Amino acid sequence: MKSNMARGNLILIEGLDRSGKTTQTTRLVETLQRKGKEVELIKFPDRTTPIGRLINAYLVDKSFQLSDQSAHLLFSANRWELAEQIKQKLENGTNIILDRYVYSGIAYTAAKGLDFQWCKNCDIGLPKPDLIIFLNLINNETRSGFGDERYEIKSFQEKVKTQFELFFNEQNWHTIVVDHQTIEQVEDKVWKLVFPLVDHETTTPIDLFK
Ligand code: FDM
Ligand code: MG
Repeated sequence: MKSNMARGNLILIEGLDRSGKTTQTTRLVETLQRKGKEVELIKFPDRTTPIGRLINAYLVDKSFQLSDQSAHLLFSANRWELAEQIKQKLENGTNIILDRYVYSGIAYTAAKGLDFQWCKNCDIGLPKPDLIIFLNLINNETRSGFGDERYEIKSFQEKVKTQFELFFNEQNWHTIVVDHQTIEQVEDKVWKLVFPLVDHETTTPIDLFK
């Protein structure tokens, strides 16, 4: 990238299962497209790659045996296999909206009792989001419709939440409470965070996760 050239923004929406990430990332992409911005949605895990297919098997089939460490490394590898593509797209001016990323990776594994720093290590060096929006579901009871994939269990989600909370003071991190909010109310709050970023040209180099 030429140093004076604007790049795309890397915008991440994180949250527990059923917090509305998929709805909000989809709407954000549509809004940006309407405004004539180059934008692409990337969802992690990306279940379409060979590593992603293994992850999918692990998630849907609870009899699929994998150590917690191996599962963790697969999720991280799934991000690394797209890292170069993400960087290139950003440098070419495309905004990238992420549905889950390193923070899900760390929170879900650390919730199993693995060392937090160990969980972070394999993601160090990945492109760091310019903006992280955590859709905060305070009370799990307010959402119905858990599926039956691995992890979609209320008691486990609470443990994951505790781990996510360790990131609440992270740079670029914003939290939106979603309980009793309509899709449009949350969408509005997301847009208020995203707008300042996409409204001016981002020329700072892409930061790296550390
Ligand atoms: N998940 C997701 C992880 O455990 N680690 C990760 O690195 C990522 C990206 O996978 F339970 C978990 C979170 C969730 C499951 O995610 C599948 P989706 O968003 O429900 O597809
Ligand atoms: Mg899910």
